[in-house]
Amino acid sequence: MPPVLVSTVDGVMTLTLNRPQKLNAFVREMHGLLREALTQAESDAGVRALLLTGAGRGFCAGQDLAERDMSDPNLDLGGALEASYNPFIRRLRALPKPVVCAVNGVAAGAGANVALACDLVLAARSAAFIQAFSKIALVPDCGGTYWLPRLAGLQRAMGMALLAERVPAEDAERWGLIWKCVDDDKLLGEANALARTLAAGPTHTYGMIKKALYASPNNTLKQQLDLERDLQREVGRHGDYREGVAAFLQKRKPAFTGR
Ligand code: LHQ
Repeated sequence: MPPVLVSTVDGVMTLTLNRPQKLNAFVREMHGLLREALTQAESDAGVRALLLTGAGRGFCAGQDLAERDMSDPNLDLGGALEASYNPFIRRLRALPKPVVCAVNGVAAGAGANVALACDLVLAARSAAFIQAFSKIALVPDCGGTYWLPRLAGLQRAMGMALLAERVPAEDAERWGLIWKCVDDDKLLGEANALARTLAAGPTHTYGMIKKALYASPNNTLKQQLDLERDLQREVGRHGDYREGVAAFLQKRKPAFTGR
């Protein structure tokens, strides 16, 4: 079985991290498969939303710690980030389609921060987020130092990063790290339903919403108002806006095409 499973149904491309015996810890082959899948998601108009989850009892335990040759005098973890993790994070954030993450179990290290890179994160009640890095004397990566303070505030970010403790899904929801915590047996059903709802929505506009919200923390109000003006101008000329208004006036469900 490949270490990442990819399937597309009803406009939703599901990526399942699939090394359950190692809690889906990342190995090189997985990065290659994720790259290919994202390339397809970017170019294929039939893919209108992405769903990322893990097989088995874990979501992802981060980098596979057995993969690196620790005796290599030229060991360059920064190089590893730049070659695989960082482009993946950037592409997830820039993808003009919604990305839902279903955190089915523990999400540790890079696994936690890949989850937090997704647009909407659902987690099973039994799942937990662990900024495991400092336990092995590393700093949080994959965007952790960017989103933790922005999502949860500096103090909680600092606590998570320094102490590397388990943050249960319910706390993660309360802290604003994730969208929702759901009962374990409901997770996949809810995540699928959410992804399908988004896939049937105005995907072009969703891309613009991502752009606006992800730019927001670094913008002034003036810059953000200008950005909203420009994006609204663009979506106002799009077929989905016409369809949305027509459907409202005709009291029917809109049929968005993203074109
Ligand atoms: C694993 C792993 C793992 C290998 C569980 N590797 N086998 C680093 C370097 C380079 C560039 C990019 O960035 C990074 C960032 C990182 O991601 S560094 C952080 C890496 N991750 C961790 O430090 C987490 C390590 N894992 C754990 O602390 C625990 O496994 C957690 C708390 C996640 C889960 O604990 P348990 O539920 O008790 O499960 P377990 O420890 O028994 O794990 C199950 C199996 O999975 C076990 O294998 P085995 O053959 O003995 O049954 C573990 O060895 C294996 N595993 N994480 N990262």
